[in-house]
Amino acid sequence: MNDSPTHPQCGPSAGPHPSGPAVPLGDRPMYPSAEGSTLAKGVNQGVAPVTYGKGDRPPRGDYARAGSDYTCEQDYAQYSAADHETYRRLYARQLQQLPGLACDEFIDAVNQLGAPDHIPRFGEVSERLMKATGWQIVSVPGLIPEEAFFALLADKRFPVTDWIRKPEEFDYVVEPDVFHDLFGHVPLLFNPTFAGYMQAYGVGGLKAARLNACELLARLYWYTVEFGLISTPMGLRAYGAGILSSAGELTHSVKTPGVPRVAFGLDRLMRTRYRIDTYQATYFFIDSFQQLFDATAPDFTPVYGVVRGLDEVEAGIVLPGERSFSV
Ligand code: HBI
Ligand code: FE
Repeated sequence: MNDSPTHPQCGPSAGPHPSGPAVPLGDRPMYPSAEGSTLAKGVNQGVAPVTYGKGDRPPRGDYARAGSDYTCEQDYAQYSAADHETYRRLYARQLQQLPGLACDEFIDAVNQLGAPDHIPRFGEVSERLMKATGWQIVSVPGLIPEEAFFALLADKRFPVTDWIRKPEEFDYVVEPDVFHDLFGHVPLLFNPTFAGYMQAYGVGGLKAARLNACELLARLYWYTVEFGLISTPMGLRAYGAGILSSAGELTHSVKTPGVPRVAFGLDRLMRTRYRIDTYQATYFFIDSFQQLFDATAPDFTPVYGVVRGLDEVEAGIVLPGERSFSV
């Protein structure tokens, strides 16, 4: 399986959101696409965005309660005691793993999510986040089309799915639930440099949609925001949300010997396919969040041109002469 989207342009090229060891999911991604759906241009009309993948089931979530930009109120009443318990158990399992594996910026900010024993009210998290970086989190019913997603990031609003996985999905859930989005993505939005990168990514995404380059840009997101590693004086540490919210991949990505860990390069990431049915076969590491932010400063149009002129690189490969990190 790989990330070749079945929709040519702003078709998704990412597979299911990782919250643990992925399980094979058929050969097509699960991201919704504004392309080829009744929801062209990512404007919510109250029905789940078209997704595709095995069974073509729509993404979970009640899209009827979302507005035209796909945001909705956090339905706090939906959470049962079992839901809060699931959140508490997921949070506790990840928190005890963080030292020595997660980057300091994440560890320093994770307590901003609030009490670890129940799902927080998004408004309370947003109050703290707004003071730190001017961002806020907004509730969405689930995955949303890419253009709607990019527009929210460009507006410093991070979409957080408000449903939580069922207890039987404790180790793996196909789509991002509130734990993946909150625990995985939100702490680093308290870091001004990383938050700046996320907003630049959203702005770039809106441009990419017009350049048929969403697939290339989705790879950048996948190998940084979801599965990125960062080099520190103590060695590599994880900053990617897909790693930080995953019980097994957090240790694997930082400690397993022999796994390719290649130095960040914008065109290299955009050339690199990824698999959706296992832990990542290649990780990319940055030297700093400033490097990531600076990489998104230029207009990507020429980068897309260069990337399209080069062969794609299968995940798991280290090219001759590349700087890689061995653990
Ligand atoms: N929707 N709610 C939500 N959350 C995401 O992380 C998300 C999405 N839609 C599209 C998407 N991510 C990916 O296509 C990114 O690569 C842009
Ligand atoms: Fe995610």
